[in-house]
Amino acid sequence: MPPKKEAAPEVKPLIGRVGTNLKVGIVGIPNVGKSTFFNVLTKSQASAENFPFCTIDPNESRVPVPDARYDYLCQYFKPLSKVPAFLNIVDIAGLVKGAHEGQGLGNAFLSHIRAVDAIFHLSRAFEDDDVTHVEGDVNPVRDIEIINEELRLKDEEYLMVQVDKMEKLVTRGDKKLKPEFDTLMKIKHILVDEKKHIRFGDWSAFDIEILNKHLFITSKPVIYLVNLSEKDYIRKKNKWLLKIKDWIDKNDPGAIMVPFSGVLENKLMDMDDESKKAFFEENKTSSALDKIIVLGYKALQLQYFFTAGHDEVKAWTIQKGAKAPQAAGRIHTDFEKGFIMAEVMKFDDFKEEGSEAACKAAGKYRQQGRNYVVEDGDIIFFKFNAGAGLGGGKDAKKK
Ligand SMILES: Nc1nc2c(ncn2[C@@H]2O[C@H](COP(=O)(O)OP(=O)(O)O)[C@@H](O)[C@H]2O)c(=O)[nH]1
Ligand SMILES: [Mg+2]
Repeated sequence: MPPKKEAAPEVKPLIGRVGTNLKVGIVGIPNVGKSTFFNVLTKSQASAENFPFCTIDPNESRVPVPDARYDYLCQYFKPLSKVPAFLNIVDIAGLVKGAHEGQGLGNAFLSHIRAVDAIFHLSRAFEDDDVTHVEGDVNPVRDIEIINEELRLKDEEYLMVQVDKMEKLVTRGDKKLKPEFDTLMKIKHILVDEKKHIRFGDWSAFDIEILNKHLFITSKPVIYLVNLSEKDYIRKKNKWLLKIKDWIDKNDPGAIMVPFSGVLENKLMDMDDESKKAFFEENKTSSALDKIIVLGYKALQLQYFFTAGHDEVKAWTIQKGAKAPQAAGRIHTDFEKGFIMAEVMKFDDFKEEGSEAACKAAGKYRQQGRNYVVEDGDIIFFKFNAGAGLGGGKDAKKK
């Protein structure tokens, strides 16, 4: 008997904006290393290489998503143009206690958080007397709680305005609004009565529709980043790590914690590949950036497919669950309108067989129709009717 397949872990739907141009914001109290981390990401070799458009504005940049499959395809095709997938990252100014009431320009910064789709919650576990700590001493668990409470209070304030508005309409007898009002009351129960973040609620499809209208801060997925000294990062020891992990398990179960060292990443940035390699071997360590970028991208529930040929290797970002015509539409709206079929190779098959021809011979080059749900890492050639909507036209193929 074949082994039983393990049930896939339940993935909560992403609440918020729908789209492929989503962003992760770096959030935390002041002086924990947010901007340093942002600068390292922006200037990391991959970004600096040949993507001059990486910096969108001083606080926002696009960082290539590292992927061994993409690297392999570039090696294989040696294309004229290479375009990886990108993660958009926003550096947000630090929040202090009372931010929701406007402390330290808090309200403006909170609105910046509202405009991102996931959060890197960065806390400081490094000691350095030269770097002022706004709360007096190093205590990342306390700092995380301060931030989370500010975010919750901001959502509460916003929610109560909505509740008041709608309550008036509903009591006046607007029956149509009752279901939406019920959802707001459900949100209030989680956020105000239970003092929890919205992402912990159990939301129906209708609730999510309502939640998506509002862009609450605490409905966004969170990844906890812990900034360590270089020494602690290399030896993988710091007295706070276990405490933070315990706090997360208790208060934000399922959330991911990633230790890194801003100082070390900064230092690595100035080394060439040789010295980096030597440093990693000597210290039995590695950079945490790749992992953080990939996790950020995954938190947004995005994925990509590839188009690959000698002209171009490119990763196209799509939402999980996108079907073939929608994926084609990422390349050009005409591809979606005139969609005929997607010719699909799985990356692993391509690598194993060694070429497109070998994949074809092995029956691993498949023609898929408009109901095909694109999978992460698919290599796709779209066939479409170039004259769709214009009368006539012939088949065209996008490699
Ligand atoms: N010792 C140490 N200092 C750091 C680290 N990261 C940032 N800093 C310093 O802390 C100060 C504040 O850093 P910054 O990135 O601007 O913090 P932000 O306010 O969170 O954006 C600066 O003087 C940095 O040089 C780190 O990992 N270790
Ligand atoms: Mg900063």
